[in-house]
Amino acid sequence: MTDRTVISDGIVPTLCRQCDMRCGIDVHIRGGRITKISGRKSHPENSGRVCAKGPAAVDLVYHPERLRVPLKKQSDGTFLSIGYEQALDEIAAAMKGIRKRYDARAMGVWTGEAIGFLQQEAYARRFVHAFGSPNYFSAESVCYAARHIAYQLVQGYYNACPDYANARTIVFWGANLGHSHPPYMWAVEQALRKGARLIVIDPRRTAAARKADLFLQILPGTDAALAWGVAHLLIADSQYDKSFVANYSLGFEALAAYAARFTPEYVASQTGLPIDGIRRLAKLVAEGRPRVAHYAGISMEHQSNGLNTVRIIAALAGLCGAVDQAGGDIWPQVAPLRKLTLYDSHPLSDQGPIGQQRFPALYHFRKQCHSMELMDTILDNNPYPLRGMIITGANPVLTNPNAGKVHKALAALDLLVVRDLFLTPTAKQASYVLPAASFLERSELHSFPHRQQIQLTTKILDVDGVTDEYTFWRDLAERLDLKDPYFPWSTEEEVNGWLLEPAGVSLEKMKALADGYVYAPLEFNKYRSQPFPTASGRFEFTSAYLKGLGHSELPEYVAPDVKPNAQKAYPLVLITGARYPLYYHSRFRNIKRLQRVKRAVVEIAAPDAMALDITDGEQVRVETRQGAIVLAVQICARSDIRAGVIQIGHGWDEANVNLLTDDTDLDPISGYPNLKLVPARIRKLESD
Ligand SMILES: Nc1nc2c(c(=O)[nH]1)N[C@H]1C(S)=C(S)[C@@H](COP(=O)(O)OP(=O)(O)OC[C@H]3O[C@@H](n4cnc5c(=O)[nH]c(N)nc54)[C@H](O)[C@@H]3O)O[C@H]1N2
Ligand SMILES: Nc1nc2c(c(=O)[nH]1)N[C@H]1C(S)=C(S)[C@@H](COP(=O)(O)OP(=O)(O)OC[C@H]3O[C@@H](n4cnc5c(=O)[nH]c(N)nc54)[C@H](O)[C@@H]3O)O[C@H]1N2
Ligand code: SF4
Ligand SMILES: [Mo]
Repeated sequence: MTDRTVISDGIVPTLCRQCDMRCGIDVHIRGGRITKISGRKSHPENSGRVCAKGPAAVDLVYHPERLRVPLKKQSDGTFLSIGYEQALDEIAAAMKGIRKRYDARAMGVWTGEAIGFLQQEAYARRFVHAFGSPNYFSAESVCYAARHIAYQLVQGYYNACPDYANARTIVFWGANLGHSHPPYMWAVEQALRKGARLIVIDPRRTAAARKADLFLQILPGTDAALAWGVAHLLIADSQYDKSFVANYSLGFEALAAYAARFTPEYVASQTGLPIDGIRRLAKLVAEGRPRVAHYAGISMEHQSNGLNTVRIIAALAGLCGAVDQAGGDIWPQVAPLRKLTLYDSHPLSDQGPIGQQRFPALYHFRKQCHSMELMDTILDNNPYPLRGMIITGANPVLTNPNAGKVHKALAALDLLVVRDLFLTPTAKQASYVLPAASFLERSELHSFPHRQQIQLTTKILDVDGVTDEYTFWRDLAERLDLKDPYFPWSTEEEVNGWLLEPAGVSLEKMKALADGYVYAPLEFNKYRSQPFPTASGRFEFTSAYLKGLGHSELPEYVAPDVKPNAQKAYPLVLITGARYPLYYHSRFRNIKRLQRVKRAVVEIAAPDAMALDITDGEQVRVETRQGAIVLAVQICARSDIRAGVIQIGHGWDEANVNLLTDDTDLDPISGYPNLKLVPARIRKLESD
């Protein structure tokens, strides 16, 4: 192995990009090898702390199973090692063939959570548009965009990180931030030490719930009823910001009229929560005003009424006057960086981006095609053939719903290229697998909107046989005669210089700023002197945009039809994908020091287990209308999970919960799958 570090001995500061928190880290190098990774004390995101995944990056980059040579699938299904140049020549030739036989839109590109959102995603978007196809997909068909669109509709922007450290009341709606966003939880803990109150709304008693002043063990899928109930009490008790509502909002009368039906009694009947718990939540929210921080977690998006659930949560911040406010929601200025995407010059929106017709909001606000439409498009050649895909940094065979269909669709493609560090279940389906660079093997710009800061990461390592994202897209573009017009930069470093031009800070200066550069100081209460960036310029409780698409203008509550015992054949409610602290979706199960959880389990309440006559650790079959998997039972004591609800984590190859999930039960606005509300049953194995 002749991998080379940028210096042979010393410490290099950079960011950890093993999750979107991007903690500041110091990479320790000795004798040309990375020996240790530690938290960087001076970095504002983490002040020296890291989660266990941070230091484990050493094991990731030097992992013995890492891909180091391109692989080509043979006719017998086995892989043959080939050279990089040959792989790219053949991929380019296959793409030209697809374009000639069908047209450019028969090619698509898909990026996953692993490569990040700013620069690496933009290369992929730029490439596919330069090729002439509008078909760019990402994890945003199941994550983040529904929240983004909901907030965008209400207030014109979305910022995932409220000002936790200065909040007085913090509400987690279906989120477990200590596992999923450690630095955010550290900021929450700072606020708790100053006397803030934490409310956790979750069907499971999570690590966050154990720290909470109030834990509301809600029935899955009913959060909108609870949020409406809070709105009702704030309005009925005159505990809302009347000046904000009168001067800066739109649709309050309609909101107040609709909220009236959400009495604590009605909300209790929907959510399964005690009336005094509902009242206490509203009281804590009212007392915290305006320093109230709401966090709508992924579970809000993974419900059939998810986008509207987030809208009513966003509306609560307006009622509390917690918008653009210290201790509340932050309205950041956008980072002054150049754009790599080609939507201005090559919108291609008339080329039938997949999913645009059925779910226009995702394309309108996020310029994303919808992966919930992709598999059927491939399998049915409808509305047009999609015959080739390049996937980078994603593992949809384990992470997209209805894995059986994903497997079939990917197998039906004429060309599937997968770039990854490992031979994942998705990579195994590819015609070509290309070894990808990890975050320590590239230099890229990151933006931290909640601090209005940008930072450049340092390339620490060159790994033999591996190419970074930019080099890959540029080399492929060259073979398609697209390099000069679209990928003219010879290195990623040159791209970084170009991106930075409007920022008023040179590449050299950025390199020297190990903890980033604040492009503008944070300001609050800007809405008093400038319009909200919504269609009306006001904070919108009602949406004319959604009304125009045939939806209700209010974020109405729709009672879920999936409830414990509501469906005879499938009496349990399966929620999926609760985050493991040391795994990240399908990643890190191959890193020994992170292997604290050895197998997938189905979490179940003790009384439900007893009724089914199943014992802790027993292997059972969990069945849904989509399929079945066999895995071990984990009985939860002390009401750690709500009765009638079961939970299975995602990302396991041997017990892939996405074999159980559905890609047709979708939120009508966002098109997001219902990953937290799947009707299910459990069978004992011996009953076969
Ligand atoms: N270690 C680690 N960190 C991660 C990830 C990872 O895989 N591992 N993934 C990252 C990604 S991409 C994302 S999107 C985030 C997600 O981060 P979070 O949004 O914090 O998601 P979870 O940690 O899964 O917590 C979701 C909680 O919602 C609960 N829940 C399920 N259904 C409902 C419901 O209907 N209502 C309510 N109120 N609660 C419900 C679940 O029991 C669970 O405890 O995490 C990110 N961070
Ligand atoms: N049932 C169920 N399914 C879910 C969820 C759920 O809650 N329930 N959550 C969903 C959510 S919120 C999300 S965001 C998705 C995430 O879905 P994916 O984006 O598919 O997530 P990962 O499993 O993290 O896949 C990342 C892949 O990239 C590879 N990789 C790591 N680093 C790099 C790199 O630097 N470059 C490249 N090219 N590759 C790299 C990893 O080895 C891994 O194979 O999963 C979704 N799936
Ligand atoms: S929370 Fe952990 S994985 Fe995420 S950036 Fe920080 S150290 Fe890395
Ligand atoms: Mo996600």
